[in-house]
Amino acid sequence: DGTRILIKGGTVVNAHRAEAADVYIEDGVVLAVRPNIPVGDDNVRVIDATGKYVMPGGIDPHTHLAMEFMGTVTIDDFFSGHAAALAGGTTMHIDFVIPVNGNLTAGLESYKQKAASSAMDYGFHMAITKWDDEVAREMEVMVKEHGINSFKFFMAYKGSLMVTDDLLLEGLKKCKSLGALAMVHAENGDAVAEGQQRMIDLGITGPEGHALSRPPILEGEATARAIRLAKFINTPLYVVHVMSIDAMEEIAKAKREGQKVIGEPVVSGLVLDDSLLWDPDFTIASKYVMSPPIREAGHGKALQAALSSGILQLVGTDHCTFNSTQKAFGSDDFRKIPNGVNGIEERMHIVWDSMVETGKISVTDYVRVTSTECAKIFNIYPRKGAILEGSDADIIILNPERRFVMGAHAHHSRSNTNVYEGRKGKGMVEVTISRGRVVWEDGVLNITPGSGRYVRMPPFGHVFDGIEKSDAAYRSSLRAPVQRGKAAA
Ligand code: DUC
Ligand code: ZN
Ligand code: ZN
Ligand code: ZN
Repeated sequence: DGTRILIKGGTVVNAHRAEAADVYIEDGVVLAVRPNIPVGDDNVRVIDATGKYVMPGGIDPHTHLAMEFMGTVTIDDFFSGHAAALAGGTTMHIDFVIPVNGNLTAGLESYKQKAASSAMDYGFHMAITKWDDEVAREMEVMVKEHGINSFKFFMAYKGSLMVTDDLLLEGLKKCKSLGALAMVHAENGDAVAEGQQRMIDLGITGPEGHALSRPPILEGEATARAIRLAKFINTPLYVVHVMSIDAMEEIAKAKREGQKVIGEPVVSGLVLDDSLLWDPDFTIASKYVMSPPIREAGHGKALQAALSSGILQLVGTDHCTFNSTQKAFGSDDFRKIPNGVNGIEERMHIVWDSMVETGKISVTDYVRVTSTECAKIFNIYPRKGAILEGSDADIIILNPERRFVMGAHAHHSRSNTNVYEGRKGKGMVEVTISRGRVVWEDGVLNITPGSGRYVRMPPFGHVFDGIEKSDAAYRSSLRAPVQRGKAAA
């Protein structure tokens, strides 16, 4: 739209390097990144970033906006969710299309409608909830025509979204042939149903029953199973919302053995613990109900360490918000509390404050885990996830000295609650630029419904590097079959 911006005097951070440089933007694209770019003429808006970090906008790999779920609909749609994201320094997200009665095309149509109000760029993953030839054919159409390169399989939510092992195997094979990444929600759904009944039989009906009914071993089991099935098919696997040490250790082991497994922790799992589910106030306790559950103290620190060491690769949110009225659907039975927490607005600040400010990761690693890694995995780098010549101008300016207090009073989500209520920290996103437009500045949002763009994600990204070779190695490693011809006469 002709807007020209020059960001001067900041530290420009990419995942591979931090440097003192200016950034020149025109028509939504980064045109130059180097020190001392001259101002030129009066039509260039100059933003002073002295003492601040200039970084790629966050990319949240895991959200649920306007999702029909557990008898209701998440309260943040593609407008309020985007408002929240942009105010928190996230300029793109990837949402999960849920098929309509198992139909992928109908699911995509409905999500396109939902996304008509978008105010920032977005992409789609797609869930697979049933299996037949039609689904297999539609998966191909999604990849080849609609720019979807990832499919999610829910190993939990028995009776609705859950897939069985035979479906998961079919799905893994199909993903591999299409160059699409298979993703799993890893919890053993049959065992969760058993665990829930156990709690009800014990008379435990409150939110704490949610945590008790689906312990870490059920996440560890499903994670291990998915990893082994992906190994058997020899295709990459992405494990969403890794919430426990149990699951993380399975990923660590597979990675040590050279398997292509990507682990995604979410903000709630990194910094919260399950004591909150025991709060005597139902409104408070119920807002922490998500699946897999927020774990006992200790898991979060271990997940943070795994993120620092590279066992886990990128941070999502699973932003899936319900207000207190919706959460109250489960006031007499935790099984009816809609599962989900907020995070799309808080992610960038919490990861900065809890990991960079404390010295657990560097500023370049911060950019990697909040943005670049996601762009690389889903094959949209360096258009997204970088500040390089030619990249989309999705940029944030973060002031490391400014302090924040989080909570429903200040957030942009439509929910009346916030799981980070009262949380304080340091490091604030002061400016967000979305494709060359300043959309967040001085605490004010300036966004337009319908201005977001759908980002198509091509198949066969980096995660597929080496798969063909290892397939060939596997075939040649097989002991020669026996030739059982007719016995010689
Ligand atoms: N977990 C949640 O908490 N909400 C959405 C879906 C999921 O798997
Ligand atoms: Zn999930
Ligand atoms: Zn999710
Ligand atoms: Zn490659």
